[in-house]
Amino acid sequence: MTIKNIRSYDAKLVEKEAQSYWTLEKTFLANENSPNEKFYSLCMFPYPSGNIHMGHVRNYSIGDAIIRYKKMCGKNVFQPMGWDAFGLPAENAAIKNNTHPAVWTYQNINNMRKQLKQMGYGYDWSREIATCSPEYYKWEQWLFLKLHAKGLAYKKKSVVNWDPVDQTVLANEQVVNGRGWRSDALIEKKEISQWFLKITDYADELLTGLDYLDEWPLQVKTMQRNWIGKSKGARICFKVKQLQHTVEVFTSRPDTIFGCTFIGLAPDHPLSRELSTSEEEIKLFIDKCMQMSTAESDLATLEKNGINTGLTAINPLNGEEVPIWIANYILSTYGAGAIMGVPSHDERDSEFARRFNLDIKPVVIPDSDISNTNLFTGKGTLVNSGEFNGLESDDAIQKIIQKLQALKAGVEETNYRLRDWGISRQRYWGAPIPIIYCDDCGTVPVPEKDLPVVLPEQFEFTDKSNVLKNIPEFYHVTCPCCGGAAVRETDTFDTFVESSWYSARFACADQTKSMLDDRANYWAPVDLYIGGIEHAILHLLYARFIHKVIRDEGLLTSDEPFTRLFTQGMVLKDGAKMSKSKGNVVNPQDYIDNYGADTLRLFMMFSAPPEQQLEWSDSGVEGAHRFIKKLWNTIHIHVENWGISKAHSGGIVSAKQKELRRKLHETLSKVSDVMEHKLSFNTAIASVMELINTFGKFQVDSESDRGIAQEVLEHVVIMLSPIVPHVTHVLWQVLGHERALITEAWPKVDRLATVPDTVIIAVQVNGKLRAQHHVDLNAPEGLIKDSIFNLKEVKKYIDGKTVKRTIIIPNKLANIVTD
Ligand code: ANZ
Ligand code: ZN
Repeated sequence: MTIKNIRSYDAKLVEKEAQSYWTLEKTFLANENSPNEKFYSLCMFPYPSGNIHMGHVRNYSIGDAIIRYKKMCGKNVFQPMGWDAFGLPAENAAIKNNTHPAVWTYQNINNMRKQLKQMGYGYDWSREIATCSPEYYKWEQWLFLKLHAKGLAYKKKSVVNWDPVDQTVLANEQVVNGRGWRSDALIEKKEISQWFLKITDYADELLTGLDYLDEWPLQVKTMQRNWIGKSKGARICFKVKQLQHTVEVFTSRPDTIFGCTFIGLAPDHPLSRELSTSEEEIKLFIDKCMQMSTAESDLATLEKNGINTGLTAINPLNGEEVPIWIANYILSTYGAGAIMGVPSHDERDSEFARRFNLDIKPVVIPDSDISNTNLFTGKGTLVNSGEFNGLESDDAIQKIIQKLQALKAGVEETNYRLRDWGISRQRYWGAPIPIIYCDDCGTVPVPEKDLPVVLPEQFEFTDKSNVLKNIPEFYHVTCPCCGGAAVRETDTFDTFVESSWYSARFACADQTKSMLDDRANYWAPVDLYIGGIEHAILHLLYARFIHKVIRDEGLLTSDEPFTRLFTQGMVLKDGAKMSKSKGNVVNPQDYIDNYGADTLRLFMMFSAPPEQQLEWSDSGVEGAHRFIKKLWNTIHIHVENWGISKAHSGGIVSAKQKELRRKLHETLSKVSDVMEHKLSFNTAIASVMELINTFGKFQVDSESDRGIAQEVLEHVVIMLSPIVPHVTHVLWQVLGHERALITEAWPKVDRLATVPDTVIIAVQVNGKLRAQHHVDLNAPEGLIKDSIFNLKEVKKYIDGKTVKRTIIIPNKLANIVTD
């Protein structure tokens, strides 16, 4: 007995059968030699934390639905899967469970792979990647050496956010309200030497490239634009009256220079530091500032504080003398690390000036009358600005820069908010940075032939801070230059480095001779990338940057890694994000075991539009399960009653048949559109459900009715197959097919079936017949009116008259009554 003959729906048996078919037939193995157009679909790969969670299920169910649809449309599809396997949680878990990060990680990978297979996702498992494997990170180290040779990877001392609990450096975004995002510890400032990648060299390309990403959400592009933060303006020199110094400031609003009433220095500006050596009060102030977090988001909301240096600066355009302050809201790392304070037109300066009673002098007035002239931050017309009075801001900016240039007191300058990417992490569980330090030769890159620098895994893992220094076999080496004693870099790469190039590596995961090969160029760029909005900035920006870097190494020909981006919404429980600490986690495994993968997939796809949040609901899961059982029964009953019929494939149909076929093909048209463009799977499923309801009312009375019924059921099975691939795989056999469903072509809409019937109505004006007119059967009144008023036979009689009313007798007659 085969599964298809088992009368009651048994998810376990059905899913096993379908999955073994796909595995046996190698259905989802990628192939570069297909004549068909390629389609590379990628979901953001998971961190192997132990078990798949509902967010994964949602993300991967969307991706899988699309590749199955595309495959049936004849596309040559590729959908890989792998593991973002390095990172801090493995170390924390290892300490907690008294194991080793590597052991913990590989166990989790094995478990999660099993779970993903149970979900029936169509991955090419032959190209699986784990970023913690030396075969993978070898090429990351290789790329780093290339960048190092080009000066795009460099080491510098910098002030960092130091998390004293996790003992690591955090990026600004990982500091939330002055605390570590994972540890919740108060973040300290610390100066250490770290490796950086020069993403700023690509700032302009990263910015202009966004203009061509038509299939990315606008919101994500805006976030990236703001993050890159291109700002045009000028660098202006102010002479310090009491010293030989000048202070340079950067401003995006040179047109407000006559409104400058103070100069502000960053606490760690060289002049501030110089003054602090002789003035105790200034030193205390600077020390206090340095203890605060460097997160820029915090600076914006920070309570303004400052200290007067007692020095004065001279405005190069009007010779005015203004006080020089040190202020806590000025970043040393942006622009010139100093500002010209314009309290009349800049919000932060205004707050500062009000606190310290500094002058406020308006120099730009709004063009449209806005009564509140207190703080006007827009552009307008210049006043109180000498020879520039009356100019519009934009014009004034040009003229003022010209004047400053002529005086040798300023130049045009563009700044970016984007900073170089700090990639050093003082952690064990990461890819080693391939650098050696020799007392004689200095910083020496590991020779290419010695790659990979393998992360040691055979030792007892206990310490919480970086342990690599304590592993002599790793740490102590001979210098590749002089052969003397030397030591290795013990920092490891930020895990964002691994995830910045994995999409290309999937194409050639087994390549041992190079980072990438021709297969990467065949598959890149990813046609559809699906993942969470939380990666809108960093991951996507780094991936775009590294793609361009690899392109410039000659290994990729495309400019961007991801053609279309889709961001799915979160899965919530009782309105909140699922999390261990809240104790509201729903475990997918329970639902796979109790209901099967198809039920879980259907629930996920049906319960909300995919880009919106989805509220977990057990009754929703039950509903999805009932629907699958109903589908199973409907098809079995059809076959039991009527045997296997040949599906209707054209020819004359009766009125009732026509009505059902119209519904069918309208549904198919809608579902195809969803799969191709909108991705609003919930609406597609809803319309298939409606179709099944309509079908339920269809009475099979004849041979030809059977054919129509068969046609409808076959289409229902196909349309649902991307979403519930297992049960439809078996039901396709129940409907009498030898070929596997996934190998069938996605059906075409029968356009003739969707054309509505038409009728001829008589069109009268004041009771006299004036025209015969074709309209759709049961057309709505509004549509009929619109079309009859435009008939030239009618126009003749109503032009210049007032239409008092129009009487419509459906499908028969329209009478226009005029005065
Ligand atoms: C005078 C001025 C007048 C400014 C005005 C703005 C409005 P964006 O657009 O983000 O580039 N600024 C410059 N360097 C700074 C630093 N290191 N730390 C903090 N603030 C700094 O911002 C440029 C503006 O931010 C600059 O233009 C400067 O204030 C401030 F009506 O100069 B402006
Ligand atoms: Zn040496």
